[in-house]
Amino acid sequence: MRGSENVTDCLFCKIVSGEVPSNKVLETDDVLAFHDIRPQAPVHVLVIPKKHIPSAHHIEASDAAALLHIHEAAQKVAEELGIAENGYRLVTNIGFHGQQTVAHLHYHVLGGRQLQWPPG
Ligand code: IU
Repeated sequence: MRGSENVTDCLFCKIVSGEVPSNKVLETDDVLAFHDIRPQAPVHVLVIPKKHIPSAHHIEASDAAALLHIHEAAQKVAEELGIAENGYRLVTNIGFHGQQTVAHLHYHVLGGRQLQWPPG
């Protein structure tokens, strides 16, 4: 599995450090949520751990607390942006076939319209 690029080259690590700007929705000690630059739905927010984890395939037991915080953040984002009531999608892409383009774990929070299933 690819994806363990040097952390210094990681775009989302640069967003975490503030080197690259982002449109933040929420920030805690270990989680950041920001608007996706190419939204695929009326609400499209990315929730990421501040720690560099290449993908969901690389999650370890020691990441358990961060994962809970990611889910708590996703819930808060959905509530604050008004998509919780009608439902939304929380999805993470993994690797090449999964169409993961940024090798830093991120969960897409998508909502605000009727989403389709199955994905392509
Ligand atoms: P993916 O699951 O790895 O494909 O998702 C990466 C997302 O990161 C994708 O939706 C991009 O639009 C988004 N993104 C971003 O928000 N800001 C950026 O500078 C870049 C990508 I590059």
